[in-house]
Amino acid sequence: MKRTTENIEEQYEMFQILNENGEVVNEEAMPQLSDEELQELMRRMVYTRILDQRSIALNRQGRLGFYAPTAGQEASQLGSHFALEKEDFLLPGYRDVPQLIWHGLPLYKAFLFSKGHYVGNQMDGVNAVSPQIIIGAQITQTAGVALGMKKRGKQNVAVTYTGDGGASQGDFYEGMNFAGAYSAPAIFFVQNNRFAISVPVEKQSAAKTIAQKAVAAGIEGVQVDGMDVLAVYAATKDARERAINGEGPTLIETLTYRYGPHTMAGDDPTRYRTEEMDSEWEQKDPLVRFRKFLENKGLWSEEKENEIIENAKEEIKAAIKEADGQPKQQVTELMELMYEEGMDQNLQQQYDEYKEKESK
Ligand SMILES: Cc1ncc(C[n+]2csc(CCOP(=O)(O)OP(=O)(O)O)c2C)c(N)n1
Ligand SMILES: [Mg+2]
Repeated sequence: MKRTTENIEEQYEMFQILNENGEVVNEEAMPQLSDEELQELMRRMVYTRILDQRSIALNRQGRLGFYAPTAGQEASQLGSHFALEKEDFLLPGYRDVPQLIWHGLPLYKAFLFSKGHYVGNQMDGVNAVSPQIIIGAQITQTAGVALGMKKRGKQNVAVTYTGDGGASQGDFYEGMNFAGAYSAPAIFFVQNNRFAISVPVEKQSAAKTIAQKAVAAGIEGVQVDGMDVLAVYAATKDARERAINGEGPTLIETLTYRYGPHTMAGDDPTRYRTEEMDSEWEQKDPLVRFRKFLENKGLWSEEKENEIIENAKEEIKAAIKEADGQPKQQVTELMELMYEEGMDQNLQQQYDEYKEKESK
C-alpha cells in the first residue's frame, strides 16, 4: 500500500510576501496596488485595532454586549476583504464584524449587533448575512449562495469566514464538497488562530494544515501567512478571479493569532496559552510589519497614523451614541420579524400578552 498522507503538508507551504521585518521576500507575488490603496489598507488596520480597543473598554463599561476581540487578526480580516467587491456576498462568523463594516455596515449597527438588538442584524443594502454564532453553520449556506450566484450568471463570489474550530465541524466538509461538485464561486476562509476557545488546533485534527483539507473536496487550498496583509490580499484576489472564471472554490487558511480573550464573557487565555507563545506572535504583528514596509516607501508617518486614530475615536464615539439612542427593542417586534403570518395559538397568546404589557 502506498502511503498518501505522508508529507502532504509540504504542498501547503505558507505563502508569504512580507516577512516579519516588513521586507518583501516574494517579489513576483507582489499584488498590483497603488500607493493610495496600500495606505488605505493600513488605515483600515489601524482603525480596526482602535475599534477593538474601544469595544473592549465599552464592553467593560457595560455599554456593549457580546464582543469577540480581533486584535492580531487584522491582516487576515481586512487583507482578504480588500480583494472583494461590493456585490460579493459575505457570510461571516462572530469575530468578523470588521469585514462587515468595510462591506458597508454602519458602525452603530455593529454596536447594536453586539447589544443583541435586531436592528444590528438587519443588513439593508449590505451584501451579507449577520455574523453566525453556530460554529460552521455559515459554510453550507455559502455553498448555496455561491451556487445561486452561478445560476444567475453573476460575476461575484460568496465568501465565508470561520476559524480553526469551524474547520473541525461536519458542515465545513459538506459545504466545501458541495461547492466543489458544482464549481460554485465560493471562498472558504479559515482564520487559524491556533485555538477554538481553549482547544489547540493540534488537538482538533490530525491534519498538519487546514489548507490540505481542500484535497478531499477536489478544490484548491492554500496556506497563507495571516499576519502579512499583502499575502492575504494576493491569495484572496487570486481565489476570487478563479472562482469567477468558473474554476471553482478555494479554501484559504491563514496562520494568525488572537491576542485577546476568546470573547469578553469571562474567558481567561492565560489558562491555555503561555506568555512565550503570546510574545512570539506579537513579533509577527501585522500592523508593525506593514508600517515598516510603508515607511520604507515613504508612504507612512506617525502624524498620519495619529490622525487616523483620532478620527476613529471620534467616529466610534458618535456611533455608540447613536446605538444608545436606538429605541429599546420590544418582544412583539421580534415576533413580528419572525412571523409575517401564521403564529400558532400559543405564540399568538404570548404576543397579545406582551402587546398589552408594552402599551403600558
Ligand atoms: C455548533 C457549536 N458548537 C459549539 C459552540 C461554542 N463555541 C463558540 S466559539 C467556539 C470556538 C470556535 O473556534 P474557532 O472556530 O477556531 O474560532 P475563533 O473563536 O478562534 O475565532 C465554540 C466551540 C458554538 N457556538 N456552536
Ligand atoms: Mg480559532
